[in-house]
Amino acid sequence: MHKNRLRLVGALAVALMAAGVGTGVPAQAHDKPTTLADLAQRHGRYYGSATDNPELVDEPYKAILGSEFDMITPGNGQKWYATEPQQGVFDFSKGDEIVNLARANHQRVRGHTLVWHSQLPDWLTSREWTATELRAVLKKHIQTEVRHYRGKIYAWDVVNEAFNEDGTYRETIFYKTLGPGYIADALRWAHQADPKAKLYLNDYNVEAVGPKSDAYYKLAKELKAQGVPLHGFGLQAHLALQYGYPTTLEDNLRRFARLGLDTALTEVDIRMILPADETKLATQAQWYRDLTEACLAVRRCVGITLWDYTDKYSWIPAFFEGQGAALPWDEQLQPKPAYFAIKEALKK
Ligand code: 9MR
Repeated sequence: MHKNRLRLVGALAVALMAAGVGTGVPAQAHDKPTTLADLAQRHGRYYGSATDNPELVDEPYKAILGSEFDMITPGNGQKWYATEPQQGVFDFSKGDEIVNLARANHQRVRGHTLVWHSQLPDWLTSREWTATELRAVLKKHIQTEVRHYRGKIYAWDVVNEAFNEDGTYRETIFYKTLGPGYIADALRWAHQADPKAKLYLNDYNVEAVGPKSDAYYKLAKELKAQGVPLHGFGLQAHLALQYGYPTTLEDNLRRFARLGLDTALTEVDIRMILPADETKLATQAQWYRDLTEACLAVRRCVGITLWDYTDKYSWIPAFFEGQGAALPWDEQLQPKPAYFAIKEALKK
């Protein structure tokens, strides 16, 4: 492992010299370094990153975001609290900033997210709604947002995190008031508003075959049988070294493909208990390699998105005390072993 990495670093140095980096010789156009997006495209896949509005003042960060990836997800800017802060008053400025940046960089966008129990505005959560009222509120929210972005969004995470770990429905405000049919309704409403956008259900802890991914499998099968516009299943893939690699990932992706659905790894990060060391970073690199290979092995796995690309802006340390170092670039925006492992997997 160590020897291989040394060889890699050596190869990288040679490549950088050939590109004129650090030698004062201007790089030729054809020597432009190959990016994750370039390599993914050779397989008909994308490699993406989430980003968030506050980070967009960081120019070195923005340079890598704009060059290395071909798919962007707004980390927060399109969520309900941001887009409809008062009932019927819509504000798309945060989402627009990211969508416009992505378009300027010739990147596509995964929209995130229309229906979720978290990050909802107070006006929605602080009172009781009848089913009729909430249906109207939900329909208006979905259709106003999807219409606003019509033609600019490759895929929407329409419903996010609808199930509990044991495969029962999460008792969200939507489920409790409207029953499980809110999911099919949300998909139909989104489809009316932008018939070309791919519509996804998205969740975490669904990478392996198990009760939670089984619940999605069953639901997806039913929705497809009913002709509901569902096009994809998003597996967030917030992994943690201490819990082990989800070895059934590839089989799981394949069973959803057989239902006629696209799949995508939508929010990938691989956290560890800090401090990071060489061994943990090597294991992390191996996991990034493995999940990239799993996606490439399944025809309908359309792409991979990192939940931001650098440890500088990862959500992990704030949510999991003592954990972090989850992304392929470190806090100084330097690529880690994981970055080179992903590249190797994509070069095969
Ligand atoms: O990255 C998001 C972070 O900035 C927010 O504080 C957090 C609030 O829950 O949401 C994060 O993104 C989540 C995503 O929208 C859905 N899947 C889990 C992600 C991590 O919490």
